[in-house]
Amino acid sequence: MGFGEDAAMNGRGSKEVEDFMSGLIKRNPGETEFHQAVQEVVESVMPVVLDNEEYRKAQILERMTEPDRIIIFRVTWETDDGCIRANRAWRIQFNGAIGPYKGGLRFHPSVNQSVLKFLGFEQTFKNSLTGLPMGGAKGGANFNPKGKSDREVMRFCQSLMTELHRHVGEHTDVPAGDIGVGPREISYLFGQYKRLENRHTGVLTGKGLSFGGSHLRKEATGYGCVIFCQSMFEERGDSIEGKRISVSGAGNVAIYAVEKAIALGAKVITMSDSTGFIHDPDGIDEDKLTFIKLLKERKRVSLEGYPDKYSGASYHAGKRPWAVATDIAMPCATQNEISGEDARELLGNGVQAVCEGANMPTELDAAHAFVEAGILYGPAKAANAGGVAVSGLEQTQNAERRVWKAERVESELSTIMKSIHDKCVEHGRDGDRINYVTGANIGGFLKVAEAMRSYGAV
Ligand code: NDP
Ligand code: 2IT
Repeated sequence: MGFGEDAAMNGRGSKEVEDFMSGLIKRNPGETEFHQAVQEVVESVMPVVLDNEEYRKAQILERMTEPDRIIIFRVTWETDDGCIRANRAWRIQFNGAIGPYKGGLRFHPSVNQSVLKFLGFEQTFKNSLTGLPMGGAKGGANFNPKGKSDREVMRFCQSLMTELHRHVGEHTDVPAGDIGVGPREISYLFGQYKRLENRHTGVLTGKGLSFGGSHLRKEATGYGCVIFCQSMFEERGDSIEGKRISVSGAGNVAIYAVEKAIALGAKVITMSDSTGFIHDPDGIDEDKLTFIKLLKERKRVSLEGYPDKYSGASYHAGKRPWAVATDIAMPCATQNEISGEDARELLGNGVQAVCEGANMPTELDAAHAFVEAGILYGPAKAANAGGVAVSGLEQTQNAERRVWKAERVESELSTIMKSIHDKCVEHGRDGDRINYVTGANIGGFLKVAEAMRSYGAV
């Protein structure tokens, strides 16, 4: 489907959205993921911009869709058997209006400039929604950590930081993890930064607890996503307790989303990875999740072996979990993992809510279908903001040179997720429904727009 052809675009400002998008596509040829992320935001905020002459005169939207800067560099490293390899890495400092740049690093063979621009753009709105002073950024490399030894990953991380260290800093830009970048990679990156700068400072988040990390950072994105989902149900006098949840992914976000969902009494019936998905109609309980953590966090192998241990379950190679009937879909793997066809299948099976742990997991026509159907649809920039929110709290702890107790971090995470939910309700109310997409986009946009307008021409 081309931009401008969609039914959901027939609202006020649809002509302006179309004109804006055709300019953006011309300026950023071939960057389809970036186009998609911008389209979704511009559809929501165009009416606000049309109502505000100052924003129009200041070209706020045009400036907000242009990164502050993009740093691209080669990362050269050595394999265990002495061969030299080179990868391409980026740091995209997208928008620094409301605070130092903040956002993750992704290591995956699919990483390119379009993917990182969409992620950096989304991050700007997400970080604004948290209420913390953080600008938006993203980075990463087209490096595949799969099948590499720990020492190869270490050499790659050290080489990457040898260039990146001059562009980041606790008051400038603070990276963290994302796909393929977890505690192991953050530790190697931080060790190299310290060696180069001779300063122990909060330049990365997601650090180990022994060297400046925060309690609950590992759990924060998944926990926060489930708290957001619970808030959507509570808003209409319901709860996730007893509901079936289909989760995709089996990485950091998915594992801790499942952990929180179990704690709140929901029944998680699927998880997936890049090889396929598991369906467990009895529900994944705490013991089964411990086994999944062993497979994915320690052994780094596929979920394929799960039904050998739990005979009621099945494994489906090469498939996504969306054809299984469920009450709540929680995509926690990667972008564009729910197509229009998947959305129709989910809706046909009576799905009541979709809550996004991954960034932009839903294709544009699928997102429109969820909004039109009037189900609870929590978009990524609101629903998965818990991770970066606790990263912000890690920065505060580093600046104070203190470590907060886990209970304090968990309570602040819960407060932040509920306040993001309330912002979505405030800006997304549409008759007796709440359009969380509009709410999140406008809620995130206003603070950044106001800061940019205040600075004048910068
Ligand atoms: P991980 O690397 O820990 O896990 C990613 C999971 O998704 C793995 O199970 C992986 O499968 C699967 N996956 C990755 N790429 C694909 C693909 N192309 N097709 C199918 N499956 C895939 O990453 P995270 O859990 O950290 O990130 C997951 C999502 O959440 C991403 O969209 C990320 O941007 C987003 N996010 C992450 C945050 C964080 O704090 N980490 C915060 C907010 C959002 P396999 O195991 O086989 O590799
Ligand atoms: O997409 C995201 O919000 C993240 N990968 C987390 C970013 C962060 O700085 O903690």
